[in-house]
Amino acid sequence: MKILLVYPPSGELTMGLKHLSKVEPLGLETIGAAVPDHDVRLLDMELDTDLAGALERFQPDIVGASSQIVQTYSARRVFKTAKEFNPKILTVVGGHHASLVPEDFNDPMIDAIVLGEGVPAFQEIVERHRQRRDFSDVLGVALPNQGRLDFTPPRPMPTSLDHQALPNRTLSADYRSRYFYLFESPVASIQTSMGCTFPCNFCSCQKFSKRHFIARSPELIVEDLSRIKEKFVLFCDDHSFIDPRRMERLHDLIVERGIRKHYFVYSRADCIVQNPRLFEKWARIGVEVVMTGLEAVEDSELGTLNKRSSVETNERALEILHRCGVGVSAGFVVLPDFTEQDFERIDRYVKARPNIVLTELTPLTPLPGTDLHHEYREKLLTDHREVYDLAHFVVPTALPQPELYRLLRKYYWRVVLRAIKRLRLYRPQYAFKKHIPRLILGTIRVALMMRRASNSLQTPPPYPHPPAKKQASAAGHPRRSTESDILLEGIESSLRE
Ligand code: B12
Ligand code: SF4
Repeated sequence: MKILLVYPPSGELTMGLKHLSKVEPLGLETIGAAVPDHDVRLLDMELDTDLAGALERFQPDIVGASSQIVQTYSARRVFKTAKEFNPKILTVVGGHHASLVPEDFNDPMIDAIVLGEGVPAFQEIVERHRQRRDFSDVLGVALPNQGRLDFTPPRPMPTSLDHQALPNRTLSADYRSRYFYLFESPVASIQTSMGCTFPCNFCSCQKFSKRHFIARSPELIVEDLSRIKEKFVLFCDDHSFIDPRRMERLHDLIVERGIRKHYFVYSRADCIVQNPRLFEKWARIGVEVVMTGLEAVEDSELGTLNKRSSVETNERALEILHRCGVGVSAGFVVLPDFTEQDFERIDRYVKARPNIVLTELTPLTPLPGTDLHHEYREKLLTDHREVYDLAHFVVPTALPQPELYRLLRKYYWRVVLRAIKRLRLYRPQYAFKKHIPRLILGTIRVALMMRRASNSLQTPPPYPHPPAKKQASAAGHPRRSTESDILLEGIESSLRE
């Protein structure tokens, strides 16, 4: 059977990281690897928007797409296009947001919604489809049926990820040279585990994994790593270091196999404090930056987020990483009652700690499916999924929104300039990286979008009533392009070619 896997583009209103990085769709490469007896192709619509052409050329029997929240509408448009091209195509959606809020995909253009870790369910769906059987005995799926969703019994959580074949990175061969993560390119990503056992109330990852930690064994990870050609590898886990013994073993295997790469990894601060020697060892084999959610510079704020950590712990983690010569990418939550003094407090904190090389200021975002969303559901300013990008303010704030975005912009530029200085990005080696012009344009685009971000909240969601084609730009994206948008768009598209 012919299977087309599509990574939908994020929405036009979405800002933030999507302008500063393009990374391989590892979820789809994993799904693709699960059906080796079929003819599988991948369309990454972040880089190639010609879905109609791909359908025409490939004539697929099945179209599968992944969905993060900001891709909700574009994923639905992918399925609409597929069904209009050929109503016999089986359409299947999976991924984070589809798992947390399957109701958003209750759409006659979608045949099956896979909930959670998707490999076994997708294999079974493909097999049942080949045999012309229905999916009622496939565990862990939701099936749109005349306006309602029929849920099959839940699939038990896997106890490890070892049942998955290693991702098929050849599917993205045509795109790989264009992937980048901030200032790094070429870049590959790897999943060594899924999930996290902590209860942070804003985090959708722990909801996706139902607070389980599900690991791939070090032997398979090292095998996956040895197949990766790129020198720079992004760990796509929620919390890679939660099981220190596994990471010790992985470290030893990397040394044994003589693999030399550079890594960006995620870890909680308390885990760094509990395992300083482990981080020293990983620093020696190539960890360059640890991404960690410090979230706040006051204990009371950490309590509000149910982070179960402390400012003192954050401090000790920073010291340990500093000693190891590892940079920190620190995430901070911008709470709805923030004033300029709060931004200033975070800025002072970062300024005084030279190994914080990158800072992420994330407006508190109640992602649907999280406890925080439950808490805020009556107060949300919009349901428009494209602005649930961890960069817009979707809850009422103490300061007027335009003022908050002004502050966000002001401190964003400080973050950018500090990163250039602390990572010494002005060194000639960066000038020769071919993605740098795109990164610079992306950086400017984010700042321009922040100027107008408060208007985005006035945009009504295009579903549940899909706008007619002519209305799409009015209903979905009412903002008129400014000259700077058009100019950036033009330069970006020529850089893409
Ligand atoms: C790497 C990463 C990125 C990369 C892009 C990766 C990519 N091309 O997919 C970059 C850095 C660019 C990025 C950007 C953003 N990201 Co991001 N990202 C991640 C991260 C850390 C790992 C994703 C990954 O590769 N996982 C490993 C793969 C194997 O897992 P998977 O994709 O979930 O796939 C499995 C299942 O979901 C399922 N599945 C997935 N697709 C499909 C399709 C079918 C047909 C089927 C059957 C099954 C299936 O099966 C797969 C195997 O089990 C996740 C957090 C996490 N730990 O997952 C956040 C995460 C996905 N990102 C998130 C967000 C919010 C964003 C941004 C909006 C952030 C921003 N501030 O700008 C942007 C938007 C990007 C966009 N789409 O435009 C959220 C999404 C929340 C949600 N509820 O949807 C997450 C969960 C992090 C979080 N904080 O909660 N991101
Ligand atoms: S520690 Fe990180 S991954 Fe785990 S629940 Fe908290 S924010 Fe989510």
